[in-house]
Amino acid sequence: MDDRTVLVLVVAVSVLAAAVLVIGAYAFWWGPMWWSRDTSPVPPAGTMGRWNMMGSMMGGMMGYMMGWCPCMQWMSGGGAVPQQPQQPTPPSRSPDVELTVYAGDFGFGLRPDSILSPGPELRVKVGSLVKLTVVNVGQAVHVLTVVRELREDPNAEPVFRGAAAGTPRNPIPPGSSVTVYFVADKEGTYYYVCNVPGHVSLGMWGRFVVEST
Ligand SMILES: [Cu+2]
Repeated sequence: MDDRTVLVLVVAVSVLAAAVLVIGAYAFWWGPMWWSRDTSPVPPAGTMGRWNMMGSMMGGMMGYMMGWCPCMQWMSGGGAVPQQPQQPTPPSRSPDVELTVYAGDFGFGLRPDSILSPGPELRVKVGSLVKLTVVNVGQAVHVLTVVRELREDPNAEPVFRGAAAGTPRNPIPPGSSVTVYFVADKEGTYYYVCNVPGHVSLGMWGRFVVEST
């Protein structure tokens, strides 16, 4: 056999192998549908269906590539990490008051096994640096914001800078806690509320009193 014959044989075998692969794949994936004249892409109820199988395989591969390949992460938005409730860095001086409030379904308490609606009154001295930890012991998501007026408002800004543990868009998941620091710099009677829609009316609020020194 000369070189030319070998080349022709190799090409012929390659073409044959490719054809067998393509026809085989075609017959395997679409053959039964074709033979039964069922060209519907929707598989019969309760069966996996080849289209679904193809879809989940492609989806799985795509998902794997998205998670693995940096270029795909860049394409899909810079590989953003899932948002966690914000945990601000502690201030340099030590807090004057440390409060731990438990949020449950649907109220607040100073102990995990004592969730009240409305929640207990919290009192701090004016000017104190408050370290507030909110622990979600419920099944639902919750937040805690110190606000001026008792009303449900998912966009309510805290009355003291930083006095918001979670937001309705980024709440504290069940079993998690968030710690925030803020200075209670204005005397008066305020409220702490859970501004997840519907939760204030279910009793997720309490008085937050800032007393004179
Ligand atoms: Cu809530």
